[in-house]
Amino acid sequence: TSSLPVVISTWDFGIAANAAAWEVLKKGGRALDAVEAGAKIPEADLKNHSVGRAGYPDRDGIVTLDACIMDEFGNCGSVAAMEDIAHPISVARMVMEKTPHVMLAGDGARQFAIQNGLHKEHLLTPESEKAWKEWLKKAEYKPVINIENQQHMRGDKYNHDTIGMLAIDSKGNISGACTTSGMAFKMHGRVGDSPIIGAGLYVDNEVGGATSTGVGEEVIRNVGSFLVVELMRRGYHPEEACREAVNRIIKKKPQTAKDIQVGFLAINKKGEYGAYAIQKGFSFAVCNKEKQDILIKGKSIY
Ligand code: SD4
Repeated sequence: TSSLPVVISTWDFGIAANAAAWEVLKKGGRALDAVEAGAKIPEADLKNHSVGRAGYPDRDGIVTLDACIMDEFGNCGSVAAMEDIAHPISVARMVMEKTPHVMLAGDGARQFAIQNGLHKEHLLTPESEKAWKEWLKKAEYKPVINIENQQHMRGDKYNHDTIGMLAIDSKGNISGACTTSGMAFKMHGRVGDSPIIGAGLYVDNEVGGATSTGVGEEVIRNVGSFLVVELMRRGYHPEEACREAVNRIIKKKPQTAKDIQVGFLAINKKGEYGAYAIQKGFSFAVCNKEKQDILIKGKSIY
């Protein structure tokens, strides 16, 4: 259990994201503001090739971003396959707060972002372009489905994934955010779990919140984050709930699951948290009053 407020995030880069979220939480700010501020850190990080600005492109060389956000009232907003805008999490929040809709996709999302004052930017960095051209030499689509996981397992420079963040503020309210450039070298137009409420992220202020990282197709198929929250509602500890959701993925597609990574991260209303992944190598960051840079190794099935 963690004292409140608290913020938790996926992967090692969650530490820096949590630090930005903590600036909001420590002043008694709202969890929603905290997760937006936090998610913007990896989105802006040029060394991070799986979230925001420097994200790897799709197989056509186009960077398309996915993100969603959800607050303590069950309000939510999302953008999918959006181009040219570096902070999809902020656009997702604007969809939530300024439109009657939950989700905007593609060009409509970009137009909406520009109308609301965000700048159009070229998101493909020279490093990302180089990696894409390298990939083009073989341009094998099939193995690419697992590319982040395989590279993650090797622990090389591609060791970055989606950021999912969950925060509880000093009033006890929960919000979450999830943002990514998706699987590297995906098909153009491919949308993963990260912008899909219930798949990449879910928050129920009575129960807790959950988020996911890894191969989004398997998370969507199992409505992963919603499942984790529902299991917590039935009394599962966050770690048990994440483990059960991972097991469902394995049970449904055992052959697929053995070669891919999916990880879930969850927190309940009391501030108890936990995570579980299919494969080794998943990590998450925790930040509260006592300590701002805790990094925990996620448990895994394999
Ligand atoms: C997706 N879940 O688009 C994201 C990407 C990710 O490790 O987390 N990759 O499927």
